[in-house]
Amino acid sequence: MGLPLSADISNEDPAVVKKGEQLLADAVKAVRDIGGSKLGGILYSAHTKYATQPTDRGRKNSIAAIAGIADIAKVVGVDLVLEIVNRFETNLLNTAAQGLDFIKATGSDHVALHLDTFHMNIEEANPAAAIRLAADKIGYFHIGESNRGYLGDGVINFDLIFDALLDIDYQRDITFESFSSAVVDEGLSIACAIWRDTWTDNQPLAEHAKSFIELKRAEAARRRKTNRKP
Ligand SMILES: [Mn+2]
Repeated sequence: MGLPLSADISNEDPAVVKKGEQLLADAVKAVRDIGGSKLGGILYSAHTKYATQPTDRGRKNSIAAIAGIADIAKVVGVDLVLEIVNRFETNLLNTAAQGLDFIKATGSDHVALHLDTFHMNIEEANPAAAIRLAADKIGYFHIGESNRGYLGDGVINFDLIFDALLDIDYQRDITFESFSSAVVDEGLSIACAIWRDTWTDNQPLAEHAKSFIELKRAEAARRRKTNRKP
């Protein structure tokens, strides 16, 4: 999920923040009602390319709102995971370190990070180091290629990613994320700047991703046993 600008909890206007809080509270309850276990995405700001710098007041508004939503989520048994995304999709949290600072400021033990290799490839100096830094604060994980298409068709070094996930003993979900305007919702495709499709048939794409992830996990485990660098 990503917030619209009209309900952006990182806005300076309390009326806009209030709309966002209502939207997030409704979303948490909707997740519970469909039997889901977590709400993730750009929950702390709008999902958009901002034309302005984040402000201190806006950041504080977002922190307070997320702290309140976390209380609701805890009561209804839904995890809250904040997706760290690149500069073109939010102005507030672009790195895992920023995300950790934000979580600390909420004072809540019910907010975790949602990391994504596509975004880390753009923003982190060292994506594997970011994973190790966030460690048990990672509540959800997106595997995506640098062009958001087939895994292995881009520049991301997944060996280093899977070594880091193994090092922190990551046991939660790993979800493959890819985009094609032929399949994915038009609004989301535009927000993610999907202007050309690297695939149109999702079945072989998903099968390939599952095999790729299983292979890379197995290779990382074997490397660890033999103490070999990728
Ligand atoms: Mn993602």
